[in-house]
Amino acid sequence: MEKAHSMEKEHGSVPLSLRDIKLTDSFWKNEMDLVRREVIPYQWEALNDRVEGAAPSFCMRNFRVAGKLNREKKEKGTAFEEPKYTFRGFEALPEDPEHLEDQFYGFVFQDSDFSKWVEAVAYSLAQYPDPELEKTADEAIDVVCAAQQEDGYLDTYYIINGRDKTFSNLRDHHELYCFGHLTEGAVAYYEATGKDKLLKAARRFADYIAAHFGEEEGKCRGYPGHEIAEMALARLYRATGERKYLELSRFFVDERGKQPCYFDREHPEAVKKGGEKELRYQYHQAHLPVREQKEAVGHAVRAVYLYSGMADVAQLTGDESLYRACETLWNNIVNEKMYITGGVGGTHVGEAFSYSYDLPNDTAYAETCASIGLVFFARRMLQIRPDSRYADVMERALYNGILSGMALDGKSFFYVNPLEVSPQACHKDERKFHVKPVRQKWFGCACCPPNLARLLSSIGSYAYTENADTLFVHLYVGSVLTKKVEGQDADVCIESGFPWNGNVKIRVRAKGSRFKLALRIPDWCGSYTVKGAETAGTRTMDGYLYVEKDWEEEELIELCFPMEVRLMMANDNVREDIGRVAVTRGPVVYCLEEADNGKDLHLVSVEAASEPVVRDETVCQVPVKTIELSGSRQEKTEGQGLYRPWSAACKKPVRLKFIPYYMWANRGENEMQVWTRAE
Ligand code: FUB
Ligand code: ZN
Repeated sequence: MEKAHSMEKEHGSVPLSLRDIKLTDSFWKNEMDLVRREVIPYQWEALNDRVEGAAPSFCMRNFRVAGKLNREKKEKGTAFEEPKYTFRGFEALPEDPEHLEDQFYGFVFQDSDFSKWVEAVAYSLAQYPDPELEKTADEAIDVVCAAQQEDGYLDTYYIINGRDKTFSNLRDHHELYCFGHLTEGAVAYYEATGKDKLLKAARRFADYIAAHFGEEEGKCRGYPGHEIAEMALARLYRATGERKYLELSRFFVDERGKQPCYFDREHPEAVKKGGEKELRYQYHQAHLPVREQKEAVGHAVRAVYLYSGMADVAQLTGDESLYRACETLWNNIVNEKMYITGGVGGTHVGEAFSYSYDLPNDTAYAETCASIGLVFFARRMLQIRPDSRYADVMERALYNGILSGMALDGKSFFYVNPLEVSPQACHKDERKFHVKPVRQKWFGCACCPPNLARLLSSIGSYAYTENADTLFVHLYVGSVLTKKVEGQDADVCIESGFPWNGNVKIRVRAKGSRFKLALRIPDWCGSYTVKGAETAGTRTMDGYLYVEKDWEEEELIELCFPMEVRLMMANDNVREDIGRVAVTRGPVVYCLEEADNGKDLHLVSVEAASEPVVRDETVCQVPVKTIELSGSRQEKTEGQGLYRPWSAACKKPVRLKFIPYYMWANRGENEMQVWTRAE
């Protein structure tokens, strides 16, 4: 284990262990508490199909069937009582519930729901021990492990439907995706609890996969249709020091995109010519070898998971050309394909990246998982090279396009995160059916809520990374950190007013030790002040202020990043946003909602030069800073036809109230827009 870490530190930094971070931040602690109190227990019910009116998951049930648990127990009369599957309208609902037994139900990747759940549980347990929850997780792990086959294989879809088809459809059938999530969950659970049952299961599955795939003679040269195994294998290598996992990750990364395309071998019926072929490969980022890819394309979650895996391999092997490929793809995303909210995926067709600057607001896909994947990618890029550009994007996605994925009470979720909504369009216009005007309790394809849970409950590992001589503060998240410096404990206590004010206090108790604090200077503040670092060596590099000194008994560094209201414009190539502004303050993007500003938001304009008024208010009992700006509302002319000769519009002055984007749709179904016409 040590070996993997020390090698990695030569090439950058690593996240702090969650066990060394005590989160005190009022903002993020609240989100984590919501995950712990609401999302994790709710999700457990969902995994067991016990949520009234919600699409069944079939997840734990599939594991029980695969492990033949019920069959054995039935003989002893102690069978688990299966819920009554009465929900209609779910594509995988069995025709005849009588024949539920011994069949697989749900999406092919349903196993991953458990893995994401257990990963979130692990992060939560690392910070908030909870024996009851740990017992539930241990029992769930027993069920999952009972399904593992003699040879290490562990994917319920093929265990139930026939092992002869194992790895026969890598393109569509998510076995390696489920393996990836299983491994992420297993490592997290081991790191949090020290229990290795699931980790051993993941390793056995990894060994099975490693024996099957690779460039050696006789092995299969396939790779995942939905990426994640790449970063999971890197994590397994980090946890175990077993080199073959890193080798397998590198193989999956490098094999993708080679011609002839592996997926064509699997699916000869799909082999066609021309652009269609190109598009088919792009969906899976398999159109070119990854080092030659210059543009982020295809399914957005798959893409950012791949890039995260590439960054892992680049860091762990010191591979410069792979890092440069990551940088090119990163720049393409953030300069041409990312919403101001940190959302990615401009089109619902293929849940994909669209062409450059195509960022429609009302048909956006911007899947919560895709922004989460962007954060994974950003953190890995930061680990290789601490450049605040990556952390700025991480912060943007976290406070906006990711948080919007969950209701303020933690009880409902968005899959798609649009930047403009007219509810009637969502109900009547097929092109917008993917856009929901209110959050949903659950989804048959439940990828986003558990992904949110695992990210939010591990926020500390995105805020801080370290190497031998530096502690990097990428996000200002109030926490108490314990860092070992030359064998001695050093405490770093961070108090932060983010996202509502930019005041940060950092107390360092590390007498007698020397290390650097690298403090990110956010891109949204023009200037900042720092106090308390007078006796230190300071310098700024790549958007970080480095403070280096022999630390005294207790020292205080105070930073102030002024949070001005800023009206932002999009690049001129973004057709949808021309003549419009988005209101921002610090890391938070704001929006207009009908609840505060009335219907027909398309008729309002904001006066760009008006003096903003920032107010402390509550939205659904949650404290928040709202912003008021002057503007105007075009008056509707009664009795007008569909078209009329031009005349100057009648406008009346209005005060416009903006709330943080992530809070929208918490007061029922109503209109919302981020980009507002400016005058
Ligand atoms: O395919 C698994 C997950 O389902 C993807 O990551 C999401 O985009 C959704 O399609
Ligand atoms: Zn998702």
